[in-house]
This record gives sequence, C-alpha cells and structure tokens, in this order.
Amino acid sequence: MDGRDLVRSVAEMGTAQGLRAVRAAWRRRRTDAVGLPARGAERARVPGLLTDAEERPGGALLRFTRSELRVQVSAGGTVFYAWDGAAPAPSYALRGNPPEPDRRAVLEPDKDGGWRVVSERVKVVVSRHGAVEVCTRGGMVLRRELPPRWWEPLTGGPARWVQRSEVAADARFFGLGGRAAGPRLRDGSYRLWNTDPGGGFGPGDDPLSVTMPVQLVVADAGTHLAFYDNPWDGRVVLREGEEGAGSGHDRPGTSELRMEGGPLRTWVLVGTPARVLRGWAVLTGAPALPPSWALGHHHARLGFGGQREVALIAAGYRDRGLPLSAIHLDIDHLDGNRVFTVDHERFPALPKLAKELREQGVRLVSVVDPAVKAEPGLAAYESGRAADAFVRDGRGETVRGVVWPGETVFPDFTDPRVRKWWGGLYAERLRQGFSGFWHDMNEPVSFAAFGEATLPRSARHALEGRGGDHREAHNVYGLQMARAGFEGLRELRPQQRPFLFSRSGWAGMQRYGGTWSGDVATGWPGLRASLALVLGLGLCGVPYSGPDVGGYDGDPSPELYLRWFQLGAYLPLFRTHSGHPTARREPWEFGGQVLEHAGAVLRERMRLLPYWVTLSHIARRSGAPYVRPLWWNTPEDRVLRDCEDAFLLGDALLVAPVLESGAERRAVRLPRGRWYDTATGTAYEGPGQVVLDAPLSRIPVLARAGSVIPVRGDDGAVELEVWAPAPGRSGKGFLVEDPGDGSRPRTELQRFTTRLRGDGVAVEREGARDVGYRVRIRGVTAG
Ligand code: NBV
Repeated sequence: MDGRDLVRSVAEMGTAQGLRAVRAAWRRRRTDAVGLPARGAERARVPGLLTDAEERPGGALLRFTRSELRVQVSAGGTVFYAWDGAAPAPSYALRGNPPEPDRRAVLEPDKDGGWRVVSERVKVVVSRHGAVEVCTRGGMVLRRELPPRWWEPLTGGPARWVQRSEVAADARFFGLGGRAAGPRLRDGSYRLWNTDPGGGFGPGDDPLSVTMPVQLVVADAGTHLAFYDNPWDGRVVLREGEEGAGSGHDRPGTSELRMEGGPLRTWVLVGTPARVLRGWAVLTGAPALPPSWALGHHHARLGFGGQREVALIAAGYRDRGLPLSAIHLDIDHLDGNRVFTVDHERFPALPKLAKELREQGVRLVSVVDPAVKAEPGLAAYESGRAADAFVRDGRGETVRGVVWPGETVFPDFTDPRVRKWWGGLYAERLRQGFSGFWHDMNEPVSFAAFGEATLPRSARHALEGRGGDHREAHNVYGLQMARAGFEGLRELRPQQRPFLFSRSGWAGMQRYGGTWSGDVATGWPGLRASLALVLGLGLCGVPYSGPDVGGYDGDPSPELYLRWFQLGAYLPLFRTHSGHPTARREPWEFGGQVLEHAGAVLRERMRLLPYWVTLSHIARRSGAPYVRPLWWNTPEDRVLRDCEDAFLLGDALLVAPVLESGAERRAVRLPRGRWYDTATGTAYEGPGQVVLDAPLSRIPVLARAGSVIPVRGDDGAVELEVWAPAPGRSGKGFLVEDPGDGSRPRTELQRFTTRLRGDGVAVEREGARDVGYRVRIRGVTAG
C-alpha cells in the first residue's frame, strides 16, 4: 500500500468508502498473514513407475511407485481418471451420484509395460510412467496427458500440481467458462479464479466472473470435453498446434494446467459436439428451464430514479408498441444498497408497481448481492447472525469486507444450513412483487484498496461439513449462492419456475439458471466479446446468457446500440443494461431510424418466442446450447472451426451479426446444405462463403432448408414456418408448446418432418394424422 492506492480508492469510491477499502485491504492482509503460513520448502514428485494394475468395475486401479491412478469408464463412454486416491465425490460440479461404471470395459496389458482400459466407445491407455491417453475406439488419440508433477510443502498442506496435455495439431480449444477473448481460445494464459474485472472489460481482459476448468477441444479426430474437477485457483496456458511444423512433423496443441491445490481428477467425454454436451448435462445436471417470459426482452439500468420513472419506461414501451417482458431494478432501489430492503422514498409502493406492471405483461427482476451490511437491527444481518451464517476467519472472527452498503459480512453458501436461511430471505422479495433474480458481486467481491478484491484466502468455509478455506470455496461461492436462491424459491413458490441468473458461477451452474456478461465495455470490441462469452459458456453447458446490450460503462453511438440490440435479440438473455453515469438507453433515445429498426427486431424476437421456448426445452433435455458455433454439426469443417463472427440458433437459423462500424454488407460462412436468407428468400448452397446485405435495418439471418420453425402468428397462435427442403433432401423441426412459467411444464416434444412432394412441401407430425398447426411455406420448392 502506498499513498497512490489511498488516493485512488478515495477518488474512486468517495472518502468514507475509500477509507473503508483501505482498512479492509489491511485487514485482509493481516488475516492471511496469520491464517495462511508461507509455503516454505517443497518436495517435487512424479508418479514414478507403474508397478501393479488391479481390475476395478469399469477400469482399473494402477499403482505407481509414488502415486496411484484410478481409471473408470462409465456406461455411455464418459472417462474418469484421478491421481492420489481422488474420487468423483465430493464435487460441486456433479449433479448427483457419479455415473455407473461400464462393467463391460476390460483391462488389458499395453506395450512397454503400460495398461489400457477398453470399452465400447473409448480406450484409455496408461503408460509405464503415468501418461494417460484418451483414444477413440478406433485408436485415434484425442488427448494425451503427460505424467503430472506435484509440489508438496515439507511442513504439510495442499500440494500444487501441473498437468500438461497434448491434443492434435489441428485442434481448437473452446470453453474455460466465460472468456472475452473467445470463443476460439488462442495461445495464451487463462486464469481460473472468478474475478470482477472492475469496470468495463473487453476482449483483452481475463479472468472474468465465470471461470471453469472445462475445455472443449475440436479436432479432425473427434471432439472431446476435458473437465478437471477442482475449484482451486489455477491457470491454463494454451498453445494451438501446427501441422507440418519443423521438418514436416506436426506440433501438437498443448494445455498446461497449474493448480494451487486440490485434487487431480479429470472427466473426459468424447463424441460429436452434441453427444459431448449431452453427456456433460447428464454429469453436471440439466439446465434449468427459464419461464417463457424470460425469453422476451428485458430492460435494466443502474439508476432508473424511482417508481414513477420505472412506470414511465414501461409506458414508453407500451405506447410505442414495443414488446417488453421485464424491468430489472438495480441496487439503487434498495435502502442504502442493503440487500433485501427497499428505498421507500423512491419506491413508496413497490408491490403496487409490480402488480400494475404484471397486468401489462411486464415482470420485475431484483438484483441480489451476497454481502450483508454489518448493521445491528438490519433484518438480514440479525437473522444471519442468529443462524451463524457469516464467513469467519481462522481465529473465529467474522470476516468483514466492504461492498456498496459499507462494511459487510458474507454468508457461507457452502454450508447447507446457510443456504436454507438465505433461500428463505427471498420471501421478502416475493412480497415486494419480484418475479426474477439477478445475482451480482458474488465472485465474491469485497473492495480492497490493494491486493485482491475478495475474501481473505484463509477465510473458513463449511464446504458441506468437510471444512476448508476460501482457496477452495472461492470459485464455487457464486454457484452455491445460486443454489441457495434456486432452492429457496422452489420452496417459497413451488408452482413457478425460479428465474435466476448469476454473475459468477462454476461448472454445473446451469442447474440453477443462467448468467450474463457482467460489465462488458461499451465499444465495438465489447460487442464482439459479448458473442464470444455466450458461445463459450454454451460450450461449457451454460446455455442461458447474454450481454448488457449497448455495453455497461458508456454511451454507445446509435449505430453501435442498434447493432448490439440486433445481436442481443438472437441471444438467450436479451437485456439492455448500463451503469452510472450513462445516458438513457430506451430504444427511442437514439432517433427515429434506430427506433424503427430496434422495434422490428424486437417484434421478430417475440414472433420467434415459440422457437425460443422449444430451444429451452431442447437444452434441458439434451444439454445443447441455444446458441451454437457454426461447426456444431460439422466439427470436421476446419474453416468453420475458425469462424467466430456468426452462430447457429438451434438447428434452424444462422445469425450473422454486424460487429464492425460502418458495415452494410458482410461475408457469411455457410455450413453445408441449402440456406435461405430470411429477408430476401434467396437460396444459397453451403459449404462456402457468401456476401450478404446487412443494412442498418437488419442483420443477416438464414434458415436451413427443410427446417420447421415454430413462430407466433399474427393472432397469437403458434404456427409453423417451414423452409422448403432442397431437392432430394428432407428436413425436420421440433416444438414444445409450453406457454407458462409453471414448475410442471408441458414438455411433450413434437417432431415434424418435411420433404418435397410434387411442386409443394409435405409437412408431417410424427405419430399424428395431421400437422395440427397452421403452416406457412417459405423458400423455393424448385431447382
Ligand atoms: O449493481 C450495480 C452493478 C450492476 O449494474 C452491474 O450489472 C454489475 O455487473 N454491479 C455490477 C456493481 C458494480 C457497479 C460498478
């Protein structure tokens, strides 16, 4: 700490808060100095030589001179391997019991004293020195893990470790949670420690609020997902490979994972991208179904003013015929930023406002921060104290930090008792009339004038009764807060699906809801980062997310706003949001032209609502994200693997947003098959590249020939938009007609097939005599 830190924090936060942040930083440093002794001397260890192999259900226990490796293949082909006695449980990522072993898998000797586990879908080969190869049944190596290395403190305590891995020279890396630089993760170092980047971020900022040790790797030989189930702090260094590098040999792609502690245990899923994501959803849980209103348009900002202004904004949408599903209230509606309170001066009748808006089809969503003001008399603080809910340090003192309300304490969401208490607090929010919840600051953030803006690493956590410290609990803090909220809401309001999205999270967060970008910077790079984040998160099993349309921290030009709006309309969470002190951002604030075009895409979003609802059910059933990279069905297409500026929305649509200023045309890469420009009806044949018009009024959206897209007709009834199949081809589509927010949704998946018949298109509903819906045929039926 020097004078500069003090001046900076006071300037940024105001005097009182700035001084608190200085004190908090000192406190944090002292707490860790006492609670976390320096590591001191360490001993390095590698597994040594393989001495013995013992067959176990689905695999083997392989003993090395200085470690042991457990390999298990589950029914379905999911591979698990773990060193030093680590097991699948306990895990915050997994949904329930780990999958059953594949009892047909056999253990066989391999060359040079190694062993292999052979199953129907995968083969796992372990070398004498402890290298592990995951191969397709045909023997193609998808991932080679070199023998790990540990560093153990001589005085005891957690071992650090490194795991180096190799993938094919042509492989591309995706995932690692939400990364602004993605979706293709180029050569670089990526931290695994959930972090509020503090201010508007762009593609160069890393890490962000959702990090995950999950890699999706796509190569000619196949797709695989590798998950290192360990929430500790770590870092991954990725390097893409090169074909025909030095003297004509391929240089493999490499991943080097360094962790500060925790188990070395890995799950690997192999197959097509769809299969891998399905397996991931089985392992870590199906994505929560958003209520259908959450698939409409949301409007937020920090600093609406008060109740009157909120009502006026809703009226502004209504009067202009602009659809609106939800308005989000940020911390400025709280009493002095205190969680679970209301500023009654500015919001004298919140339940009444909520009711009136609800009658107009607009829901209210509330921000919820985890930090509770340490203030005697405050209900959440008092009840939390009574429940012994707040994180303590190693000496048993409650850890105090600083967040928006001032001095705060932090619930320990890794304690089931605390989750229960916290879940009950949402009753107050429901009484105020809120329908959904937006978890913020849960990396968790505690301001610090210097050092890390989070809890001390030595802070104690229950970790489900096992006990541990913040080094292990940090990355799962937001995940467990989401769990607390989700479970609480299910209990408080069992007849409705919870709607919750959370800034921070970890592997498995989809079970409780979605996430959003956090404070993505206003600017064209931020627009690009928005798409990268949503695509990358989808490939980590989190299908529901979206950016702050327009960026968080500035005032977008009318053009940037419109282009962001047009992209946002095709992302699952479609929300406008901005911070202080930005100008108003309602669609009518940018002039008549922007209003017209924003209105058009808003109406298109609502027309497509039945398709969105269907996609949410498909995600729940299969783990497939709504928003998919162009290579989703053809991962062997290398050109598509590198294409980052367009995406598939479900099976039927291809969306090509405009990500550059001044562009009124853009090149669009097409996957194989016929695609129709939905604006002009022109047919294009993929694979290949076409240049399409992208005037300010719209971005290119193409429909796959043969697809069936459920849409809302002019009279509000669901109808089917059918795009003519190409000659000699057939097509398909799905519909889940679930209009509600109920916890017992109608989940019947209706399947439709399409084919050319004579001059027309025949549409059939599987297992039914008639289609049952009005059908509109689009596209050409000849040629
Ligand atoms: O609650 C205020 C903001 C919120 O508007 C934003 O969406 C979050 O990402 N929050 C961060 C706190 C930080 C404000 C600078």
